[in-house]
Amino acid sequence: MLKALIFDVDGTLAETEDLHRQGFNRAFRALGLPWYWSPELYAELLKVMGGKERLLHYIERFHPEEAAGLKARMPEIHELKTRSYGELARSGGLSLRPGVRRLVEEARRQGVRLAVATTTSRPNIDLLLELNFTDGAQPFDVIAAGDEAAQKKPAPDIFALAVHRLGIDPSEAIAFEDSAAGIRSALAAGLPVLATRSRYTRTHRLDGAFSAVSDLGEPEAPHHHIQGVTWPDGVVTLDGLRDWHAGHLHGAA
Ligand code: XBP
Ligand code: MG
Repeated sequence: MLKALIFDVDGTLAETEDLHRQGFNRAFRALGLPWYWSPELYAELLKVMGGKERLLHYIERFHPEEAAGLKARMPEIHELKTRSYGELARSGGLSLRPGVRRLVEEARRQGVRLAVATTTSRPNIDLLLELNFTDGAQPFDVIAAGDEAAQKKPAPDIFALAVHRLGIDPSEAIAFEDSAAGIRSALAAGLPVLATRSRYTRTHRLDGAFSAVSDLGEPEAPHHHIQGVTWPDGVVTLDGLRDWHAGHLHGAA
């Protein structure tokens, strides 16, 4: 039986990655670091999950000669980046991707539990939920985030933590992801994955996802199907997920 939906955050719940990129650039500027992450460079750097890990990768790859000194400044840089991200999100608004609110509300109405499993830092999720569930009742029963996982995606840790906190078996849930590393992480945790490609994962292979679509779709705005299982009228509904899951569980899918 389908007991829970587990969502990735960046690129899945909302198109946040370019705000992260802008947050990094604001922090570099404020700290007098002559660095600028273009969208093209950021797409490349996104192969490293985790902002702190991404920053370390950038320093070691592009500024190896200054790595020792710069590494000591990483906490300061990342803290300022997270603050900058928050300012950008508050000023520009951070809306949910198509179909996310609809599916979350369907799940709540029908008693299917909701969780988040993300590489991003906890303040970033709290802000996304504050900005989008203004009635204060954010819908997620479980939030597993950032440094709570010893190893970040594509390691399974963060999805395994969400499953553990839900108190269910992975076979009783479906994961939603936007990136190749995220799909690998969820699969490694024993979860079937539905992929909704995002702006920064246009070139990612979404192999392993049982279905890949442009987004979850809305009746008035059906999604574009990419690969795998298809959805009537271009909309991923809870009923459709339940039907797929029942067949999958009994090996018919
Ligand atoms: C995406 C990430 C995060 C963000 C930046 O996480 O890899 O690191 O890019 O956020 P997910 P932080 O897709 O798993 O939500 O700087 O807080 O890591
Ligand atoms: Mg993501």
